[in-house]
Parts: sequence; structure tokens; C-alpha cells
Amino acid sequence: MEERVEEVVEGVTERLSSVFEAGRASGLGEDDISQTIDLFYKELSKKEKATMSFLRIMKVSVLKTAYVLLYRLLPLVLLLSSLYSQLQLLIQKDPCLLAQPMLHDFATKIIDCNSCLNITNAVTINSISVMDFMNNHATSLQPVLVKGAASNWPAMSIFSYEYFKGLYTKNPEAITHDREEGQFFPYSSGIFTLDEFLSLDNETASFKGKKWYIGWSTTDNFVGEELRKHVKVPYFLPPVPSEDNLAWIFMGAPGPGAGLHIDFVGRVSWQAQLSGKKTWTLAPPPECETTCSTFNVTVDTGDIIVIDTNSWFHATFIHPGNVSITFGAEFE
Ligand SMILES: O=C(O)CCC(=O)C(=O)O
Repeated sequence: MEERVEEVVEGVTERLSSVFEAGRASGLGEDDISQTIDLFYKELSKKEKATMSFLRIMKVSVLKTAYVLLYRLLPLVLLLSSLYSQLQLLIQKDPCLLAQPMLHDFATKIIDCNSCLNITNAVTINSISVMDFMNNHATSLQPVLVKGAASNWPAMSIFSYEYFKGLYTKNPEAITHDREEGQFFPYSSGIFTLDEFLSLDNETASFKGKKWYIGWSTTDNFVGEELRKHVKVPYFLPPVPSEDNLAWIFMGAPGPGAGLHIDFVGRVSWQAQLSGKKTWTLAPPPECETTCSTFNVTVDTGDIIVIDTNSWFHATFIHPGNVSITFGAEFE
């Protein structure tokens, strides 16, 4: 087929050149030559005409496609890939950026909606063994509320603003460590860093002034070891490696707690309610919002809740009464 096309093109080109030459030789001007070419074209056979216009169309389409790719799509692709690399660099420098709701779509996993399909509440349990928990609940998306599981922890009477401030002040390197390695959640408190939190004036610290609710994570060895003198691994979870010092602390006054968000943390989290009473609102991610339900779970003082915060959007509310203080971590 290719040979045939080439033959036709060669034949037409040769004849066209001879028409040109003949025209020039007999002293014709440009207009006469173009009229001659028109006549020449009319004399071409159907097949010759079809081949020539096919080639013309091909040439125009190839040029058009090249133009669109080069001038329209290429800059867009370059712009997007440069934005993507910039974003990757920013996230490498400051992983806390992933806590920004705007960036969650880059980070959160897409869940299979069958796994939240019939979940409309948390399972509430009074007592459970490690084996029962691991076999029947650890991999399910249904949150588990274990009543009273932290009620004999010393932390219930020890943890307070003054305790946390004293702990960090005893070891200033821990402040530097957690400022650089940890995350701080200001919510609507107007307190933006761990350093600011640890320097609150007495009135604010004792909730007599402006009310606040904040959270932070710690991976500092000293802080981790001290905190773990007063809290335990929940009795229904397997032991954690001793070097695993990650902990999340949330505390603040009655009223709104965390705004609706989804996490990007390593594993499934548990949280012990050491003081106050908190209601969690859990909502499925957008891909499951028509198939799965939104529901609330209320956690009383002394209870422990286990939630896959990477799969459920969550927001919290602290009930009127005591200040809320929680200690949480992740498990395998
Ligand atoms: O305890 C809270 O108020 C919020 C907890 C939270 O947002 C989380 O663990 O991701």
C-alpha cells in the first residue's frame, strides 16, 4: 500500500513539474501557471485526487496534533509536574502539611465501601480479651468503645496543664524535639505552637480566661517514658515495642473540639478519655457517603475508644462539665 501511494505521488509530482517547466518555457506569468495547475488538477484521475487529498489531510492533522501537544498540553504537563514536585519537597520538609485538610486528597486511602456499609454505631464492650479483640474487631472499620478500660490509670488524677508544663520544662530538649518532630493542632484556640501552649498565663491555663482546645503529638523519649509511668497499653491490645513512644494528647474546655477531618497516620488509633466526656461524630469518606452512615459515639471518663481515623472523617465535641484530657496512641 505504501509503495502504491509513493508511486502515485511521484507520478503526480513529475507531471506537475513538467507542466511548470512547459509553462515557464512558453513565457507564462504566475497567474497563467496557477490556471494551468487548476486545469492539471482537473485532469487527475479519481485515484490520484483521493491520494493527494488524503496526504494533505494527514499532513494537516499531524501538524495540528503536534501543535496541540507542543504548545497546549506540554506546558500544562510541565506546570503540573513542577507543582507536584514542589509539593513533594514541601511535604518532605514539613510532613505536618499533610494535616492540612486541603492536602488530604493527596494522602488519604480510598476505602472499599463494603467495609463500612452496615456500620451505624460503635460496638460497646464492657470487657474483652486481647484475642477476642484482635480476632473480631482489630481489622473491622466499626469503632470499638471499651467501657472503663482506663478507669484505674494513675494518669486520670495526674495529667493536667500544670503536669504537662512541668514535664516539658524539666527537659527543654523535649520541647525542641516535639516542636520539630511532632504535630500541634491549634483548632480555634489561637494557640499555634507547643511553645506558646507551654507559656500560657495562669488565667488562660486554668480556663478562667479565653477557652481553648488543642492537641499535639509527642515522640520524645523522655516525655514518652514519663507519660507511660501513668498510662498503660490498654489491657485488650497486644504489647507495643518499648521504643514506640508516639502519643497524642488532646485537651481543652467544654465546647467544640476538633473540626471535621480525616487523618493520615500510620495505624489504627486508640484514645483513653482521662477527664471529661466527649462525643465523636464519624462520617464516611466522600466515596462512601451515599452507601455508609454518619453517626455519633460518646466516650465517658475512663473509657477507651478505638477508631480507624484514616478511614472515618471525625469531629469532636466536649460536653459541659470537666475539661477533657485524652491520651492516645496507635496499634498494629
Ligand atoms: O480527640 C479529639 O478531640 C480529636 C482527635 C483527633 O482528631 C484525632 O485523633 O485525629
